[in-house]
Amino acid sequence: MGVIGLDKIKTLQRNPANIRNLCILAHVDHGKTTLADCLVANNGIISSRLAGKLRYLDSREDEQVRGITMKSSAISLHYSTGNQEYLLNLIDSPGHVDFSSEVSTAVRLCDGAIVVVDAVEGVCPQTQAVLRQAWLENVRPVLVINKMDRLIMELKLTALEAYTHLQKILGQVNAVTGTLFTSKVLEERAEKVKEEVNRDKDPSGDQVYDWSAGLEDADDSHLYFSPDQGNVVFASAIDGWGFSIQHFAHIYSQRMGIRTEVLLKTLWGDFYLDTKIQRIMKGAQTKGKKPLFVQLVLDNIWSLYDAVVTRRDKQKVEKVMTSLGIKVMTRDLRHSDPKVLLFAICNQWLPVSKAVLSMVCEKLPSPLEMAAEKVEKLMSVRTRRFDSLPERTQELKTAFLQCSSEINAPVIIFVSKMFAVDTKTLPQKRQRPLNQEEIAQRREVARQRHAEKLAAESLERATQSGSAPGEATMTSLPLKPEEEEEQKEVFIAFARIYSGTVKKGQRVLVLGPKYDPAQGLSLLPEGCSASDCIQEVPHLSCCTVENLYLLMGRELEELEEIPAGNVMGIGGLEDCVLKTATLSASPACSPFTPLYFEAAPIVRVAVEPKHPSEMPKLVSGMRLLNQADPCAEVLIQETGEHVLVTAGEVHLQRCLDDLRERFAKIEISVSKPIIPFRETVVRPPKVDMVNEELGKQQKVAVIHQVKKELPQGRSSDYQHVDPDGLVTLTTPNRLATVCVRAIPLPQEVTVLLERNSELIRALELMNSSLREGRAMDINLRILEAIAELKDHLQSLLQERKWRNAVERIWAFGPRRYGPNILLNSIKDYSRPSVWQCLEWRHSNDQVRAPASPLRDFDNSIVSGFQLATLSGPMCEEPLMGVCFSVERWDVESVPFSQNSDTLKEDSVSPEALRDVSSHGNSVDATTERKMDASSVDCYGPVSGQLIAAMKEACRYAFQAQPQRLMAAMYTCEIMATAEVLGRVYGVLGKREGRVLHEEMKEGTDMFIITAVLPVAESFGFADEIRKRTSGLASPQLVFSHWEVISSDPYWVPTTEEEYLHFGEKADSVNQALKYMNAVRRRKGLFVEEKIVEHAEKQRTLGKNK
Ligand SMILES: Nc1nc2c(ncn2[C@@H]2O[C@H](COP(=O)(O)OP(=O)(O)OP(=O)(O)O)[C@@H](O)[C@H]2O)c(=O)[nH]1
Ligand SMILES: [Mg+2]
Repeated sequence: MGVIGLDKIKTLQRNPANIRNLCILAHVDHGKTTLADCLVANNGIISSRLAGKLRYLDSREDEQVRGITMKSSAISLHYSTGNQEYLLNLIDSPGHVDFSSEVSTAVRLCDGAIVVVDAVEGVCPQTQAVLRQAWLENVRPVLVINKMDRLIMELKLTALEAYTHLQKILGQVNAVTGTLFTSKVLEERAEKVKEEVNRDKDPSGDQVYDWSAGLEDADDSHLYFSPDQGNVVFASAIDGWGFSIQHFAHIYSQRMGIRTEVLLKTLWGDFYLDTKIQRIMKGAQTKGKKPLFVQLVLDNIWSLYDAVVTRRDKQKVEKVMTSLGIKVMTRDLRHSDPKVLLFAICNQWLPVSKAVLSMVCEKLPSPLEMAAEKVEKLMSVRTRRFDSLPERTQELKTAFLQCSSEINAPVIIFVSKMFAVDTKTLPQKRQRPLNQEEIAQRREVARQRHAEKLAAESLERATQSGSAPGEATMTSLPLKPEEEEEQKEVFIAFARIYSGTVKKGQRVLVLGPKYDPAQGLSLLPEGCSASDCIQEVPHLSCCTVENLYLLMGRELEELEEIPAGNVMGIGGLEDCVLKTATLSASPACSPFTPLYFEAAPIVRVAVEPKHPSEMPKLVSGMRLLNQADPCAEVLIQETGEHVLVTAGEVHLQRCLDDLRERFAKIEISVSKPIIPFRETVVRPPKVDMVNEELGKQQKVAVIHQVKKELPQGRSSDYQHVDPDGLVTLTTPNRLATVCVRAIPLPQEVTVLLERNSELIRALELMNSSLREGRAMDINLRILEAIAELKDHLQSLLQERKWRNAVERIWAFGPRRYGPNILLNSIKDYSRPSVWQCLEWRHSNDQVRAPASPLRDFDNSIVSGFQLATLSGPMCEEPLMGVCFSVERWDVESVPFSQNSDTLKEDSVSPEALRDVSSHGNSVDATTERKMDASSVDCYGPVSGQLIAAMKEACRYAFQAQPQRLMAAMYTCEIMATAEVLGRVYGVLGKREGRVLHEEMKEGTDMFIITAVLPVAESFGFADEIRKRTSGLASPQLVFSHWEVISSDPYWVPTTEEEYLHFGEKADSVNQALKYMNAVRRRKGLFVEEKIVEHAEKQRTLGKNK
């Protein structure tokens, strides 16, 4: 527990003005955990000698072994300065991109953040990501430029060079902040303009667009990092020193007699000291003078390093120590490693913990200063605006802002993740020192036992002649079986309380993410509490807070109650909270917005137990793993496989280790990573692989192939493929015919659809509720976004063949929101468009299109399309970027019993279901069918057949076009020195990677390479790069986009030259074919390949044979 007791912390918890909830954020390996160590050591929890070496907050074994943080963990620290005492709830977060979800869980609970940047590497991809995350959650950051020692010892920069370098780094960090700020202002501005336009819809009024966009008046100076603002600390966590310019300003103002305020403004910047007139002047750079920062600050540090580490000049060291008034222990002075002495001196001279902690207390907001904007953001889920929430919900905003822990303040808690701990580490199970009374009690018991034992022995001696020892002996020695307590995991919620005081044993409501406070308030009686029956309200449940904990890194301390404004652990929620939850005592509270995750999980593997009998253990283990990790997903595929989806290779490894050692405790076997692909069609290529002009013949060949693949036994009059790719298919009972063509969507459209999938899903939801006539609360903002999407689509689909296409969109797929389009190109068939919700405001009746007989089967066509897009013909992977245009569709009249199941929307009489198109041959089909009415029965309902026919038609139409596979791509940024650059390129090339650009990092000899790489080739990539470059380059892979693989998997050489180039089957070089076959093999589909082509004995043919 360190030097401060639990009681002290309890009192501090009651004073929110002096609480700071903060997290440490940075790119991987920039020194977060090392810095946290220094802060922890300041509290006496670990020895200051071990600070930076222990990495106390990396409590897992694999974290220590690998040297990276994997889980965010919290610790409460005490800091006192002047007459103020502060409680700091500090959360250390991981920097590796695979664990960025842990960062999200940490940032959500905080008001402030320490952003750490490596002084050599500067701003890296994850630095940008965490700054963005902090921005999105309205968390105020302060900056620590760490590893300053590397500038001296590794880069061997002079103090002046280091100053220029630091300026550049500050510039980079501020550039990121600037971009975030500008985009926010522009967004707000756009919204305002829209509102104004909506308000005064005066057509005659001339609109003058104001191009200033509000950027000029927006004050953003407080957002930027600048040493003179006091929000930057320069540090070397490993050597234990750090300072802000305030520290030096105070020292020099006393020494030089210059006012502190003046020094504060001039210590950082283009100022110098004119020694003659003893004044600070501007323009150090132009006059070739040393800036103040170099002269007064950096030079001192540089000369200390020079004396202690480089020259080991004992006399000079002693001189410095006496001038600074520092005393070190003799053993440090004599230590063979000069770094030990350096640490001892620096830690006293410029203690990093003091610099960082005082900056934190001064610059970061307390829970009382929470911005109203942040509260509104937290409380309004995406589809709703804060002002559309019920009044009682809006009133809770004041509770957030007041952060009151009074009895009548409503309890509001957010759980950002669940984490598993071993039961043994719980404070209840821990052995604690006994107090006097207990010791006396135990002594008494022991004395009694001893007396009984003696009595029994004497009794035994007395009755030695063989009589039974008697019952008494038996009862007096109760052999208690040692309680074999199984090692078990319990879940603790990582949470923060925003209002009220939570007590042990209290009942609270658990609000699910879909809970609607308006609905809850209307269903529940006025003034009901969490202990009442709340069963009838959807997405609302109730639970008891069983335990409350103070999070102390590796340890937990039990508490009876926790007041508002604190970060804490809650026990006993594992049955009602999966990963995140909002807990409240009031049903008026709305659930918090979901966490914002930077990286989506993409690496999937199938797992199974080594021994099949252990399946139940695996299932329960996977369930626990799912709960314990904010980002891992666990699912069971249709094939029955148990699949684990993780964010990357390192994350996967950690999840598997957890599964093996903690949650399932069984041997498991893991499949190779399942790599996702997408299938698409492209425009027919003009030239083939060997740059030969392509004629018509290839297309014909493709169609030929389609025909060949048709299942046996189906006569070709059921289906027909035109040379230009139009597929006509008739259902087996000949009642319905569809004509479909597949067209590749322009790439920008696919990207747009992919990016807006959530919006399309909302669109579908609205449409379905409109169709069913359900009343729903439509958010105007979403409607606007949909209208914008529509306009955007329209602007992208300008070509002649896409004329009017946007209006004719029938559905999106797969799953109704995927990046494929079903287009209605049927001449006489009109149906409500997918954009019907946009017109909903104007007229309620318009949405109903004139009843048409085809409308009854509308759903079947959509379902067929959904099925076709869910798994394509190449390797049963989902389609992407394909438009299926239905050009003709006939349904003929059927007996009532056949289609009664399809009459869902309008009750149309069976007679109405007749052919609507005037197509000739359908008449023949009808007569034919009538002749053989009994044979119809064997085919089942028309709607079902239509689904199958539509699906097949789409598949054939797809195959009639040039098909391509799409691969998921990672982007990565690799930092490497010039010597290893060649090897990095080598590895990238071998793995089909492509370098996008390469630049030199200013002021260092490092190159930054940005490259893309297929996910399929990425396994072991990071390791290989690290090995080949002896650990100098270490890439981080982030999913970026889908890319079409240019080679055609079905390509076969036809000319003599091509045979020579590619061999007879061209399968040795065909990357797409390789991927496709790998997927087919995994799925147990037929793979066309021959292992032995010509089974002849190899021999040398002589001339005479
Ligand atoms: N030279 C130097 N090395 C440092 C300094 N601070 C940390 N390191 C080293 O940098 C490495 C990474 O430090 P960590 O504290 O684990 O970094 P981290 O940011 O917590 O890393 P993740 O949690 O994995 O993202 C360790 O080997 C530290 O010894 C410093 O000030 N100077
Ligand atoms: Mg760490």
